[in-house]
Amino acid sequence: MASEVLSILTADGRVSPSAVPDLDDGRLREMYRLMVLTRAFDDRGMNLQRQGRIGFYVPSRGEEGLQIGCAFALGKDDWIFPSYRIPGLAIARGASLETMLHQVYGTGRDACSGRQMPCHYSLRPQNFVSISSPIGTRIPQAVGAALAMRYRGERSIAIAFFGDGGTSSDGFHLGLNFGAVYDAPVVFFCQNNQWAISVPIEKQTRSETIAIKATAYGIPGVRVDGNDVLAVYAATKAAADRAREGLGPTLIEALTFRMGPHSSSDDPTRYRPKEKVAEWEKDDPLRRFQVFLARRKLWDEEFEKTCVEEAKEAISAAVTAVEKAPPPAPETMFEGVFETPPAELALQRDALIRLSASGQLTGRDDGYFPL
Ligand SMILES: Cc1ncc(C[n+]2csc(CCOP(=O)(O)OP(=O)(O)O)c2C)c(N)n1
Ligand SMILES: [Mg+2]
Repeated sequence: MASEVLSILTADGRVSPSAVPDLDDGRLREMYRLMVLTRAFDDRGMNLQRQGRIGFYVPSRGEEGLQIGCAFALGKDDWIFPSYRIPGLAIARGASLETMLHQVYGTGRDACSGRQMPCHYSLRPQNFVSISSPIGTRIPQAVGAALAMRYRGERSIAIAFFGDGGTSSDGFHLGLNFGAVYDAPVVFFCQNNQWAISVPIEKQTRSETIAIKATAYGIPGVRVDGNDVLAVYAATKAAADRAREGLGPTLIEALTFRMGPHSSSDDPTRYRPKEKVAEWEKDDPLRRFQVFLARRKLWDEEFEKTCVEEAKEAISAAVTAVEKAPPPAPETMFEGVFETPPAELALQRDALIRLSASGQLTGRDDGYFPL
């Protein structure tokens, strides 16, 4: 039903055992460890930006549960069409912290040679497609990839991540319609974090819920508690299984809250009441999972300390390594578009190489980012 909210973890950690997904103790602890790592990575990302060491960062604070729940529900060969707010999903799929930070810093070791916006990761080994900034565009991209996989007889599915704001895009409507009509093996995952920069959900749509929009396209729409890692796991697994069986797409609306700013470039206290934030802060996805794990004797202070310290150490080591990496060579800006560049571009490239070699090329490097 499009109005019920699937939820497994209660605030006090008392859960009916039959509702708990089939995940062994080791996997449950690993989920928690990755949620802690995601939060630590985001905290460090924001600090690096405030220190002027990177130009821009997009935090996902408050949305760790949905990222790790999804990561455990998906297969290694499935394809992710990501939002910029799921670094934890990339890390949980095996992306190294260094690879992630090379992207954020835009070093010469970044897969896109520093030409993408920071936090717009491109991770080929993780089937994590380069993030499209124009919101909503990744929805039809995922449908196309899903249809291509079915055409090739593969068992993989595609999943598109987008926000509540993304549901107002043309990509949302054409993606859901096209995916539904062709029973594409795709999952549409909406991170309903209540805000699209400064626009609250009440101003985004007149629909009662986001999930209900699925009805118009003839596909199931489910609402899930996005701060409940186990409920997200269960909902995503069910939708992915359904897509894999050839039964078509599902729209998942995960209810969560953007606890931080939209990005390092805005100040949410200018447009968002403090009380709303305080209300959601009580529902921290980490704390909720922690209470559940503690009841099962899978969490204690010692485990917490290990998770936090290991995360901090790993991130610091990655920052140190990445800060030693040189920026991309200037002439890489000419790569990746033309196999053989037109004569005019080749001339400009050669002139740039000469200028660079002569040491006359000076670049602005004050961490300024125009957003
Ligand atoms: C087509 C398009 N319009 C506007 C923007 C500028 N923009 C970037 S993020 C954003 C808000 C997106 O909100 P939402 O979809 O709810 O995702 P969230 O940032 O909350 O995770 C906007 C308007 C954009 N990137 N693309
Ligand atoms: Mg949003």
